Amino acid sequence: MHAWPASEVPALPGQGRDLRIHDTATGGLVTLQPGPVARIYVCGITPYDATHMGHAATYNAFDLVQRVWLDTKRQVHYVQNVTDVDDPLLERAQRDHVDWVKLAEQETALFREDMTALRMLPPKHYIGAVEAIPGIVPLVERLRDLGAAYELDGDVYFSVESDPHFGEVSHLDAAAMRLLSAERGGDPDRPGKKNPLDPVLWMAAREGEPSWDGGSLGRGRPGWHIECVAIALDHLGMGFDVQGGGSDLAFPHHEMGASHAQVLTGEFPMAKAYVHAGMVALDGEKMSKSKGNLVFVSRLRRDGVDPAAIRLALLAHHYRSDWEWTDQVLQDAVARLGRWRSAVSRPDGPSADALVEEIREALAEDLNTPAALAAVDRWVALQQERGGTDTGAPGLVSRAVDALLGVAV
Ligand code: 5CA
Ligand code: ZN
Repeated sequence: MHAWPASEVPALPGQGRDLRIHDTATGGLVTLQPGPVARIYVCGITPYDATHMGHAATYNAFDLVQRVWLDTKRQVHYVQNVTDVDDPLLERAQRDHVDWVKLAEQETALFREDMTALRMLPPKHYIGAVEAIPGIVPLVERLRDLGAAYELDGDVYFSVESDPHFGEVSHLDAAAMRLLSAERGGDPDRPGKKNPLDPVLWMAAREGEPSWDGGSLGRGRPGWHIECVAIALDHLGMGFDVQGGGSDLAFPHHEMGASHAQVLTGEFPMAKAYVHAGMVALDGEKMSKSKGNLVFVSRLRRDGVDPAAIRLALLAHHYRSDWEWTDQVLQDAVARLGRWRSAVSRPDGPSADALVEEIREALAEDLNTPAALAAVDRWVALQQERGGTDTGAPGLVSRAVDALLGVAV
């Protein structure tokens, strides 16, 4: 699948910093020291509706991870999937009497436009679950051959007990896992499973649903977690630097994915850090396609909102906090963008060398974007109040804000 065009990332003077970031598995900050090529997998959308501010906030966080790495002169090997076949997509297509393939294509196209407008760096490999199926089948067969998977009425399940490290991503107790499994695509109450938490790896073909040749598994379609694992292992291998997504993916999705990969390869861990973004809410509830309480990026763009202001609205919140989208959040961002633009449009200004270091420092410490914005605000205020004589400063600020925060001023 093709991704979207990359916006240019200006090179900055001086030295970038290594990223310290919160890892859900260890519950604390870890300093990542990738090799010359940093490897990151970020879970992509299930394309049955347009990109909302919650999605945008999550992708913004992982875009920043890459920008910090690029600033250290590393290359970034970024992989993202599209869950282009899954229950919620098929259900929506049926509800709206549309073809599920068309729905997925349409919403994925809109996602690409939104990502481009927001200056999110594209993945190097953008892979649909459907195109990954030929690679998924042998993995499920291997899990079965290893005794880590079993059959139930034609469906194939993963046995969570086959991974001694199961539970080490999200650290939840059994009751919480069971609850979340039921809420997030699992079927803990299905009779006959070895462990209620066991997730499906391969679903036998069902009447009226799409299915693919599964070799010795029979016709069917893959389970959710194994899709991401197949794509990650194929394009990144084990021990990659960051597995990313919103906090609602920590369990079961990332927990199960890690277990699948660890059992398949006999290596541990799948990722050096499991990084999770907080949830964006609207009117007091998590923004979600299933609830329908959504503010769409594409809608704001159609209404004439500058994508740079949308990005600033996201950056005003720490990626790990849960926060609420309001009109005020957007108005503040529009006002801030105006101040920044006017400050960098002057021919000179106060020196910005220290500012670049402050932005670097803030981002390197668990992507502290509110601190980074505050640092730019201080330079902007100084520019407005006293100005300065450094003719390189406005250009440097503009390049730094672009390179490190993805905001075009
Ligand atoms: N296709 C799967 C991942 S393989 C999926 O979760 N798709 S999604 O479309 O539901 O979500 C895409 C990403 O946006 C996920 O990382 C998810 O955690 C994140 N996300 C969804 N809702 C919100 C929200 N309200 N706030 C922040 N992030 C969110
Ligand atoms: Zn995923």
